[in-house]
Amino acid sequence: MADSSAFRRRRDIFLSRLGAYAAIIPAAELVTHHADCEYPFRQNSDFWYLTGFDEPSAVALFLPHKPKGEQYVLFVLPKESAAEVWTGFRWGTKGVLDNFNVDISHPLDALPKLLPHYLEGAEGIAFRVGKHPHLEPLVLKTWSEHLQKLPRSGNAPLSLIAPCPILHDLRLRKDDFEIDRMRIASKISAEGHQIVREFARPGMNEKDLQAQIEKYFLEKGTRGPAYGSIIAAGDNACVLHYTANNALIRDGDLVLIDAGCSLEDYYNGDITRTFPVNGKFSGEQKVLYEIILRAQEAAIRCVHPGDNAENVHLTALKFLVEGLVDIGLLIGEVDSIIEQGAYSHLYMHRTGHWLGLDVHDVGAYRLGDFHLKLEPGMVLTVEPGIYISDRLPVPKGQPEIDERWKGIGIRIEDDVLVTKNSSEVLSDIASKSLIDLEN
Ligand SMILES: [Mn+2]
Repeated sequence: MADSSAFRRRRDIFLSRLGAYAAIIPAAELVTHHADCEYPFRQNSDFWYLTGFDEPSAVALFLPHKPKGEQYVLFVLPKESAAEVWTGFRWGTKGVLDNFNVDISHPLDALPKLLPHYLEGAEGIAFRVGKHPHLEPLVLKTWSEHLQKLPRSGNAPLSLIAPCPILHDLRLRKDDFEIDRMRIASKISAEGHQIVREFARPGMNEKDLQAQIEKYFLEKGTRGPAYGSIIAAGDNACVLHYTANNALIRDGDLVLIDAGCSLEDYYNGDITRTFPVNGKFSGEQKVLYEIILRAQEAAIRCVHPGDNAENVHLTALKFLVEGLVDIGLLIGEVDSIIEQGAYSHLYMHRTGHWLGLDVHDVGAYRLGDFHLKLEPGMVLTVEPGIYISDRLPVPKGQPEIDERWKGIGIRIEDDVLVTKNSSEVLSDIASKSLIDLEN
């Protein structure tokens, strides 16, 4: 589970990049599901990245302006047997001191009294406004009081910055420890896809397949699905974020499954496969599948150091549009179709996103006018698709769609690591070739 040296290394880098800014990084809060039931706890990924501490409501301070041994302070819920009987074990102030390499720990309710002291001497404050409604008033009040005293004290934090550029820049580039974890998350996710495809039969319900793949994730000791699994038969696959997962799977349907697991330490897989439930593609299904597979393979070939995610997207898009022109679902020059967005009733999303502690992981895609260059250690998904239905109007100048194509939705998604010279598909255990999907 949590490798304390990995977390320590991150904290050291974070502290050095903060300069003389004091950072306030809050844990996630429990969220109400309904009445007095709560959702399972999900730690905030920034907080987790720095602390490896998996309890709600805690607050971490990173204080590079203080002497060594006082730079990492954690405020936590205190040990309290009455509360622990209901909600489970807490580490408490002594527990975190002994087990999480913190310099100083305090009970959470001491924060209002102690925050002024810890911010003293900092050049500024690194805190994300607008995201932590419980904590924000205290941070702003403390800051304001420091400014009030400035004429007499001679120093106070003068500015507020968002810590995200520093943190998200770090999280975007995975080190060897993280790459190992990403490999495992993708592998278990991919194995789940293999198992559920072999299990699937016409006449089953989408829920049956959801149960099967999520059962596998849990059996492997993960937290379960990293996001709401999408199990979409036939036309349901044209709903991009379909999560009802409660329809009959008919003979002749394609089944689109977009699912991945989340490891104990929150590293995620995110894989999509689409396959014929009866083991045989129809003519139309096969033609579309081949277009998407070619587009995906071409896009994956673009993943290497020095290229960028925009180019990965544009490559997939070019192959998709070319294929759709070839079969008459689009009309015109490929470049002008792309320029006009005249394909967007058939392909309406981007081709991928960063992947890590968040499924749609943090990190910039562009810096002003420049697309961020891919570097070794970055992980992204490559996930082109085509979705044919009546839900969106056909753009002007494009042909009406023949009925035989309607109700087909296909996406193929892999998790791809940028390596020193090229890339590695972390999810390649999950079959996607026509031969492997037909039987
Ligand atoms: Mn994805």
